Amino acid sequence: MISNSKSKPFFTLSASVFALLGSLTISTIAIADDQVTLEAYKTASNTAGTLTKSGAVSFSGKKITIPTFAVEPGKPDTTFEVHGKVNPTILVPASSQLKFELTNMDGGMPHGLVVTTKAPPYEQVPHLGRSDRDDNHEAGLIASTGLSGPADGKTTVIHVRQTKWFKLLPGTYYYVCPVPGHAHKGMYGKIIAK
Ligand SMILES: [Cu+2]
Repeated sequence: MISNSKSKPFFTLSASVFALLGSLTISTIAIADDQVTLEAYKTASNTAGTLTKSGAVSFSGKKITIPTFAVEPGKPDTTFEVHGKVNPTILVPASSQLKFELTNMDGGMPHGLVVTTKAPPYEQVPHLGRSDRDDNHEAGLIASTGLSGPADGKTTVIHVRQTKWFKLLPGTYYYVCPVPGHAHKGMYGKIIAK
């Protein structure tokens, strides 16, 4: 049910790997348009999509980029923000091409974003599925930004991590932070494809 072509195996985050994170330099994707100014990105995120009466953020079009913050300043800890809303439900047309862009605004804490069929509740180390078999539609994991290192607060240029382009068939999906404990605390939201 999911178009998930030629993805690399998802980096499964275990507790022991998490322990190593402090010593890792998490590289950003080395293409030019991944570096944008913070102000430009804030504008992009806060105006992305259309707010619906129910509080969901609706997107339209054939190719949809969803700019997402991890812990936008002034918002609660351990949350995502899209359109200035905390963990909003995201509405997208089925079969549009989709891509999440994640920037981590949280000082001192890595975050990531995984698109998955796996529904909450999530455990401390969340099981978000695997993508090691492209033909395994039960695997659950659709796309991932990988981990985004903490904001350093010293620069106005930020690094944006992206998923690849992907498509969803009609249904309900979730965007979830894979860092242990975060989804358990509520760092996730719903995606509805129609
Ligand atoms: Cu997180």
